Amino acid sequence: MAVEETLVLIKPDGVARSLTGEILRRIEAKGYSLVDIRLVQPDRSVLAKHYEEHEGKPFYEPLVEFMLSGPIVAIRVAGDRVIEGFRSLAGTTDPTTAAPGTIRGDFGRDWGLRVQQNLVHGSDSPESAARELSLWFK
Ligand code: DAT
Ligand code: MG
Repeated sequence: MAVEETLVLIKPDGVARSLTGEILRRIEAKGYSLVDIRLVQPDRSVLAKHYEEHEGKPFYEPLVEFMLSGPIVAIRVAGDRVIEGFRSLAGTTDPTTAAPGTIRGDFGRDWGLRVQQNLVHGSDSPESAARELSLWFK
Protein backbone atom coordinates (compact mmCIF):
# COMPACT_ATOMS: atom_id res chain seq x y z
CA MET A 1 0.00 0.00 0.00
CA ALA A 2 1.26 3.43 -0.90
CA VAL A 3 1.66 6.05 1.80
CA GLU A 4 -0.45 9.02 0.78
CA GLU A 5 -1.08 12.50 2.09
CA THR A 6 -4.46 14.19 2.22
CA LEU A 7 -5.82 17.59 3.14
CA VAL A 8 -8.23 17.65 6.06
CA LEU A 9 -10.03 20.86 6.96
CA ILE A 10 -11.92 21.36 10.19
CA LYS A 11 -14.52 23.78 8.91
CA PRO A 12 -15.72 26.87 10.85
CA ASP A 13 -18.56 24.91 12.50
CA GLY A 14 -16.15 22.28 13.82
CA VAL A 15 -13.78 24.89 15.24
CA ALA A 16 -16.63 26.98 16.73
CA ARG A 17 -18.14 23.92 18.38
CA SER A 18 -14.78 23.01 19.98
CA LEU A 19 -14.58 19.71 18.10
CA THR A 20 -10.99 20.23 16.91
CA GLY A 21 -9.52 18.00 19.62
CA GLU A 22 -12.10 15.25 19.07
CA ILE A 23 -11.51 15.24 15.30
CA LEU A 24 -7.70 15.18 15.70
CA ARG A 25 -8.12 12.38 18.23
CA ARG A 26 -10.04 10.28 15.72
CA ILE A 27 -7.44 10.85 13.00
CA GLU A 28 -4.64 9.83 15.37
CA ALA A 29 -6.58 6.92 16.85
CA LYS A 30 -6.96 5.50 13.34
CA GLY A 31 -3.16 5.54 13.12
CA TYR A 32 -2.68 8.39 10.68
CA SER A 33 0.10 10.95 11.19
CA LEU A 34 -0.32 14.69 11.51
CA VAL A 35 2.43 16.12 9.30
CA ASP A 36 1.51 19.81 9.45
CA ILE A 37 -1.31 21.81 11.00
CA ARG A 38 -2.34 25.46 10.97
CA LEU A 39 -5.22 27.66 12.02
CA VAL A 40 -6.23 29.77 9.02
CA GLN A 41 -8.62 32.50 8.03
CA PRO A 42 -8.42 32.03 4.25
CA ASP A 43 -9.01 34.61 1.55
CA ARG A 44 -12.01 34.23 -0.72
CA SER A 45 -9.57 33.45 -3.56
CA VAL A 46 -8.28 30.34 -1.75
CA LEU A 47 -11.83 29.09 -1.24
CA ALA A 48 -12.75 29.83 -4.86
CA LYS A 49 -9.84 27.62 -5.98
CA HIS A 50 -10.55 25.00 -3.33
CA TYR A 51 -14.19 24.63 -4.43
CA GLU A 52 -13.77 25.43 -8.16
CA GLU A 53 -15.48 22.14 -9.15
CA HIS A 54 -18.69 23.39 -7.49
CA GLU A 55 -18.81 26.86 -9.06
CA GLY A 56 -22.29 27.59 -10.43
CA LYS A 57 -24.08 25.05 -8.22
CA PRO A 58 -26.90 26.39 -6.00
CA PHE A 59 -24.96 25.76 -2.79
CA TYR A 60 -21.69 27.33 -4.05
CA GLU A 61 -22.14 30.91 -2.74
CA PRO A 62 -23.50 29.84 0.68
CA LEU A 63 -20.66 27.32 0.89
CA VAL A 64 -17.99 29.97 0.31
CA GLU A 65 -19.70 32.37 2.78
CA PHE A 66 -19.85 29.61 5.38
CA MET A 67 -16.17 28.81 4.90
CA LEU A 68 -15.36 32.51 5.43
CA SER A 69 -17.41 32.71 8.63
CA GLY A 70 -14.63 31.78 11.06
CA PRO A 71 -11.25 30.14 11.48
CA ILE A 72 -10.45 26.80 9.83
CA VAL A 73 -7.91 24.21 10.93
CA ALA A 74 -5.95 22.87 7.95
CA ILE A 75 -4.09 19.59 8.45
CA ARG A 76 -1.70 17.60 6.28
CA VAL A 77 -2.36 13.97 7.19
CA ALA A 78 -0.28 10.97 6.08
CA GLY A 79 -0.89 7.24 6.03
CA ASP A 80 -1.59 4.19 3.92
CA ARG A 81 -4.70 4.88 1.80
CA VAL A 82 -5.41 7.92 3.98
CA ILE A 83 -7.37 9.72 1.24
CA GLU A 84 -10.05 7.04 1.18
CA GLY A 85 -9.61 6.32 4.88
CA PHE A 86 -10.30 9.85 6.05
CA ARG A 87 -13.37 10.10 3.79
CA SER A 88 -14.59 6.98 5.58
CA LEU A 89 -13.92 8.51 9.03
CA ALA A 90 -15.74 11.69 7.94
CA GLY A 91 -18.87 9.98 6.65
CA THR A 92 -21.10 10.98 3.76
CA THR A 93 -21.75 14.62 2.84
CA ASP A 94 -25.22 14.99 4.39
CA PRO A 95 -24.70 14.92 8.16
CA THR A 96 -28.30 13.94 8.87
CA THR A 97 -27.86 10.61 7.13
CA ALA A 98 -24.11 10.06 7.62
CA ALA A 99 -23.54 6.80 9.49
CA PRO A 100 -23.22 6.90 13.27
CA GLY A 101 -19.58 6.35 14.21
CA THR A 102 -18.41 8.84 11.59
CA ILE A 103 -17.48 12.45 12.37
CA ARG A 104 -20.40 13.85 10.39
CA GLY A 105 -22.77 11.15 11.64
CA ASP A 106 -21.90 11.63 15.31
CA PHE A 107 -21.65 15.42 15.46
CA GLY A 108 -23.39 16.86 12.39
CA ARG A 109 -27.03 17.48 11.68
CA ASP A 110 -29.15 19.55 9.33
CA TRP A 111 -29.55 23.11 10.57
CA GLY A 112 -32.05 24.09 7.88
CA LEU A 113 -29.51 26.28 6.10
CA ARG A 114 -28.63 26.56 2.42
CA VAL A 115 -25.41 24.64 2.86
CA GLN A 116 -24.43 21.46 4.64
CA GLN A 117 -22.41 22.44 7.70
CA ASN A 118 -20.69 19.10 7.95
CA LEU A 119 -17.64 19.85 10.10
CA VAL A 120 -14.81 18.52 7.93
CA HIS A 121 -13.38 18.38 4.43
CA GLY A 122 -11.20 15.57 3.09
CA SER A 123 -9.61 15.40 -0.37
CA ASP A 124 -11.39 12.93 -2.64
CA SER A 125 -8.55 11.66 -4.88
CA PRO A 126 -4.75 11.78 -5.17
CA GLU A 127 -5.10 14.58 -7.75
CA SER A 128 -7.35 16.63 -5.45
CA ALA A 129 -5.03 16.01 -2.49
CA ALA A 130 -1.97 17.29 -4.38
CA ARG A 131 -3.85 20.34 -5.65
CA GLU A 132 -5.46 21.17 -2.29
CA LEU A 133 -2.30 20.62 -0.22
CA SER A 134 -0.38 23.04 -2.44
CA LEU A 135 -3.18 25.57 -2.02
CA TRP A 136 -3.44 25.39 1.79
CA PHE A 137 0.23 24.71 2.57
CA LYS A 138 2.22 27.06 0.35
P1 DAT B 1 -17.79 16.42 0.29
O1 DAT B 1 -17.45 17.55 1.23
O2 DAT B 1 -18.44 15.28 1.01
O3 DAT B 1 -16.65 16.02 -0.60
P2 DAT B 1 -18.87 17.82 -2.03
O4 DAT B 1 -17.46 17.96 -2.51
O5 DAT B 1 -19.87 17.24 -2.98
O6 DAT B 1 -18.95 16.98 -0.68
O7 DAT B 1 -19.45 19.25 -1.61
C1 DAT B 1 -18.63 20.20 -0.96
C2 DAT B 1 -19.41 20.80 0.19
O8 DAT B 1 -20.53 21.52 -0.32
C3 DAT B 1 -20.02 19.77 1.15
O9 DAT B 1 -19.14 19.37 2.14
C4 DAT B 1 -21.20 20.52 1.70
C5 DAT B 1 -21.66 21.37 0.54
N1 DAT B 1 -22.73 20.70 -0.23
C6 DAT B 1 -22.55 19.70 -1.14
N2 DAT B 1 -23.72 19.32 -1.69
C7 DAT B 1 -24.67 20.12 -1.11
C8 DAT B 1 -26.08 20.25 -1.26
N3 DAT B 1 -26.78 19.49 -2.11
N4 DAT B 1 -26.72 21.18 -0.48
C9 DAT B 1 -26.05 21.96 0.35
N5 DAT B 1 -24.71 21.90 0.54
C10 DAT B 1 -24.03 21.00 -0.18
MG1 MG C 1 -15.63 17.15 -2.04
